[in-house]
Amino acid sequence: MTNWFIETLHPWWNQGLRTEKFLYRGETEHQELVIFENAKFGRVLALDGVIQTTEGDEFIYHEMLTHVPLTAHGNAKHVLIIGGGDGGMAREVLKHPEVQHVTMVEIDRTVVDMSRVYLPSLNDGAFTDQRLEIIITNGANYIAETRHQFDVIIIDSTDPVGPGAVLFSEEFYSTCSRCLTDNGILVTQNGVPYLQSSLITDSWNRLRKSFIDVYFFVAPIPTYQGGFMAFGWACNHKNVRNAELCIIEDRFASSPFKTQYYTPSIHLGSFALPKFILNLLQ
Ligand code: AG3
Repeated sequence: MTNWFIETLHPWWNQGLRTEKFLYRGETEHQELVIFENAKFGRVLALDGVIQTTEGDEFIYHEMLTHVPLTAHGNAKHVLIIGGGDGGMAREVLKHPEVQHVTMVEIDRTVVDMSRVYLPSLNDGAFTDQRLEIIITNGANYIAETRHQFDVIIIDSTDPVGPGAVLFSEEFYSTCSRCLTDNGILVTQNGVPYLQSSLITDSWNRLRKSFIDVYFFVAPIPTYQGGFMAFGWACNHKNVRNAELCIIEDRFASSPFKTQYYTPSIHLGSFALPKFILNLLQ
């Protein structure tokens, strides 16, 4: 018998992935965690019925939420990841030799532990890198209390339902703004605009209360169905986003790593927003 994992994130459109076998199924302290195998996407991690990452297409999401802000910044030494329990974000950040310290604040210890066991290619050694500090706590509380300042803050969240909802609030964004260094950049997982249009409008308005420059960039990630996913960009300097192609190319050319999705042209091109997304910025 064929088994299907049916994702039920949207009221009018489900997505089914064939399940070859289940590796883990359980209730953590915070949510329901499922890890299964699919013949096309490899191992898949879902939280509360929503696909978070797959071995097959995770590179697009993780490269875009790391190399865009880190290359734009040019010298990020201290990076904060909120969420990111599977380790994919930490892996990409740590490829940058200028990064001295990464703080990863994940609410759910079980996500980290089970990803370590069943999704080793996601962290790919990052979990044993001396520069990584993993803190298990609520990200919103952490940022409200920390005295540290970061050059880049990456919000690797779920959708705004359940424990991840506060990571989309006005108050959370304003505390992030306070924890950024002068040229610091905040980037966020901002949903799939075609299906989650109010998320763009809400984040646009909430981020603009605390940041001088707010915009979005996009990439298509197959298992986040519905077309482009949007990522939020927030910074207190206008010119950081508008770096010239030759500068981004120079920085990337001197990076010691290879990518599968990110290129300097993709970096700049990802800020070219289709009109239906621009129409949501109001
Ligand atoms: N978290 C983002 C999952 C978003 C799913 N949303 C959607 N399909 N609209 C990914 C965590 C990976 N580190």
